[in-house]
Amino acid sequence: MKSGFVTLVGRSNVGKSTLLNTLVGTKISATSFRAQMTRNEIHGVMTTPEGQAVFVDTPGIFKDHRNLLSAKLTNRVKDILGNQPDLIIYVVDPSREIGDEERTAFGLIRHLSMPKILVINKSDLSPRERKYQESYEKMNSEFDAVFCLSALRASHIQPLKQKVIELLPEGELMYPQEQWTNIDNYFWIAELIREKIFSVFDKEVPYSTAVTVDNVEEKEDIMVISARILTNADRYKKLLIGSRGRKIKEVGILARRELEAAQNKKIFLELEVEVDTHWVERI
Ligand SMILES: Nc1nc2c(ncn2[C@@H]2O[C@H](COP(=O)(O)OP(=O)(O)OP(=O)(O)O)[C@@H](O)[C@H]2O)c(=O)[nH]1
Ligand SMILES: [Mg+2]
Repeated sequence: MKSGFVTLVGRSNVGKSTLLNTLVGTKISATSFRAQMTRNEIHGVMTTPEGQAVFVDTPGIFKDHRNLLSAKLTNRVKDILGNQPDLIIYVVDPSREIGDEERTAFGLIRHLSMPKILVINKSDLSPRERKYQESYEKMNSEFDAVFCLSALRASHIQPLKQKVIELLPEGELMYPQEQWTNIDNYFWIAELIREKIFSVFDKEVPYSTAVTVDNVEEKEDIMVISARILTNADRYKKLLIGSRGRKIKEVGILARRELEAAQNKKIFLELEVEVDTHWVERI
C-alpha cells in the first residue's frame, strides 16, 4: 500500500487550510480571509483502500509583517520541510500577482527533490478575477503535476487525491484508521476561537492574540469550556473586550455556535482576556 506525508506549502491566504479540510472531508484546520491564520503543523489524515496520505498544513509565507511571529512561522515551515515529506503540494492563488512573497515561498521548495504538485486554487472565481492564472501555469515545468481546482467548493478534488496516492511511496499506515489528526480537542477548540477573533477584528488585533483552552468538562447534556485569550498589551485587551463586553461576546457566540454544531451538544463557553507579552515565545 501507499503511504506518506504530503506537506501543503504556499503564501498566506492561498487556501492551504481550506484544501486540507476538503481533502480530509472535515474541518480540522482553522481558515480565515485574513493572512497568517495557521501557526502550527496540523495533520489531516486521508485513508483510502489504496493507502494513506497524511496532509500537513503549514503557516503561510507572509512578508508584510516583519516581526517575531512572522519570523517564527517562516522558520516553522522550514523545519517542517526539513523533515523530508514524501510529497509537496504547492498552493497558489491566481488572483494575486507573483511577487517577492511568491518567490520566497517557492524558493523554500524549489530545490527539494521529492515529487511536487502545483495546485492553482480558487478556480470558482471568475476568469477576470483569476488575472494571473497564466503566469502560474507557466510554472508547470517545475512540477510533477498541476491541478486547477476549488478547495472551497470542493471541485476537481478527486483527480488530485488520485495523483497524491500515485506519487506516494510504498509504506505502512502511519495513523490508526480511526484517527484523523495530530491535534487534540483543546488545541482544536482554541483554533476555532482564534478563527472567530480573525473574523471579528481587523488590523493588528489578530496578530497580537493567542488562545489557550484551560479546561473542557463533559457533562451529560452540556460541555463546559474555559478559555483565555492572551494578548500583547492593555490596548488590545480593551479592544478584544469592547464596550460593555460586546466584542468578546460576539466572538463567544460565533465560537459556541460552531462548537455546538460540531459536537452536537450544548456548549457553555467561558472566555477571558489576559495580557501576556510572552505568548509568541511559547507558540
Ligand atoms: N473563492 C475561493 N476562496 C477560497 C478557496 N480556498 C480558500 N479560499 C478562501 O481563501 C481564504 C484563505 O483560506 P485559508 O485556507 O485560511 O488560507 P491559508 O493558505 O491556509 O492561509 P494561512 O493559514 O494564513 O497561510 C479564506 O477566506 C478562504 O475561504 C477557493 O477555492 N475559492
Ligand atoms: Mg492556513
